[in-house]
Amino acid sequence: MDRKKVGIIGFGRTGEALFSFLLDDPGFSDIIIFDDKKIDQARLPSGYINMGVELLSGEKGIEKLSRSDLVIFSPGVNGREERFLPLRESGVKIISEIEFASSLIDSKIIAVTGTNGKSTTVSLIHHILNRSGIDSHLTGNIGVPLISEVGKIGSDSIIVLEVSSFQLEEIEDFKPEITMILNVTPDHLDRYSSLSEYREAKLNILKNLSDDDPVILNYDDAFLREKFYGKDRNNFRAIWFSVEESFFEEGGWLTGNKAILKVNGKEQELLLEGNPLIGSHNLENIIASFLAVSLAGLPVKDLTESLKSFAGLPHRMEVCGEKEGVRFINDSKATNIDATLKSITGIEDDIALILGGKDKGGDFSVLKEHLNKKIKKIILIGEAAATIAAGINSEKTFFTRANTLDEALRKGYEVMAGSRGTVLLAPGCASFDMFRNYEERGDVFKKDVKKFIDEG
Ligand code: UMA
Repeated sequence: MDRKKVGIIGFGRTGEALFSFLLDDPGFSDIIIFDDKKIDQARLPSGYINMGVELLSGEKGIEKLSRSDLVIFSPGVNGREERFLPLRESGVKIISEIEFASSLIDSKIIAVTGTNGKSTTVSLIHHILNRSGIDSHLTGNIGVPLISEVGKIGSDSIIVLEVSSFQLEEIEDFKPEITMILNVTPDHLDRYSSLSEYREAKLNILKNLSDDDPVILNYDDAFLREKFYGKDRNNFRAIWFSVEESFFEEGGWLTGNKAILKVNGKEQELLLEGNPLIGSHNLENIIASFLAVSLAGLPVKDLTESLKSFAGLPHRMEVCGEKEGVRFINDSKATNIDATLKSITGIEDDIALILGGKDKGGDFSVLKEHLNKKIKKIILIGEAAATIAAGINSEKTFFTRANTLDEALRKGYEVMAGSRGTVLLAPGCASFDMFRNYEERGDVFKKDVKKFIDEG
């Protein structure tokens, strides 16, 4: 058998899962691992050098990668950086991990992309499928590399895959059975040179579809609507959803407290009673999830019960405490400005908003119209504080600065005390200036809230 030499770029969760898979596969011989950071040898099997494993870094390392048969990029490594140009020009085959892993999978894939709401949506789909006795695998950007699922999947399994724009950059044949795009709004502008480049990466998910392949699309997202609604040249079967409109031939919408689904010519109503998820953006996620499972062939009658029993995800509109009528909500996952806007829209009370972190190039001026209406005060944290204040460009009295989340939530409480408002952590920025990730930021917030409440 022809044994291939393969390069893995990035040795995080994805790289490590790829490595474990390749090590056990007789089809591959030498494995080159490239990472800009020094790799802890304890993460590798002893005697790895004799197994044909090589660790590389720097420019020389990139040069060596071009002698592989195949190079697989981890999502966090930007393959379009100039330093990788010689590698691209060497003619070596370059793919992403989802391209590689999906080529080894026969089961049905439900792939969900979008700027915001992906994780909640895939988790809800997975929850519904599980409750129906289906062997569902929740994987992808949610934190489980697809490659790590390969040996665990049966022919009746369904893969519920959260896909990021990064993962879609290097695909060739990746083709989900059911595709969903929740929304496309500005994000990751620190990685992409323009919004259109980011959009292009997202829309790569449609690349290999044909006329009958269903794509669930959000009519309330201006970009998706303008690009695809009513267009003859779409290379897929568009299934629209909306929380505002209801005129779709095929799709899902709202009527009062009910979701209406119309799929394959059949219209069905579903009561949304007991919905545990806060905010209208979550209604979008719910309808989209219902459409996905209907398209996967599940009877819809049980969906209301499934929704009721869905616990939601941490760090997404998570109510984490209340003191004297003031609620604290942890939406640490709101790492871009559109997500922050959605959190604000989802809350009916007055808000003291904790905003800031590591800037990703978002336009904060869109918050201005909410100032002195719903948002009573913005408490700025982190590196981006000055940029945000300049971007919103409003009176100084709307802003205050805090050095820690503890200080921020206390300042927020002072503003809201007596008015039964909400102190909302929806930072609109990445967390890496102060925390390891958004999860750590949310955990610290929750711990600080608990401590503050316990003080009485
Ligand atoms: N590295 C380099 N050079 C670089 C960048 C990174 O060598 O220029 C190395 C780092 O030193 C590190 C490794 O690459 O050793 C990290 O790889 P990675 O960033 O691809 O991270 P993984 O641990 O493999 O996690 C990735 C996703 N990360 C990113 O896309 C940044 C995880 O999504 C995903 O859960 C995981 O694969 C499993 O599929 C996280 C994420 O932040 C949650 N995603 C972004 C988002 O949701 O906004 C897209």
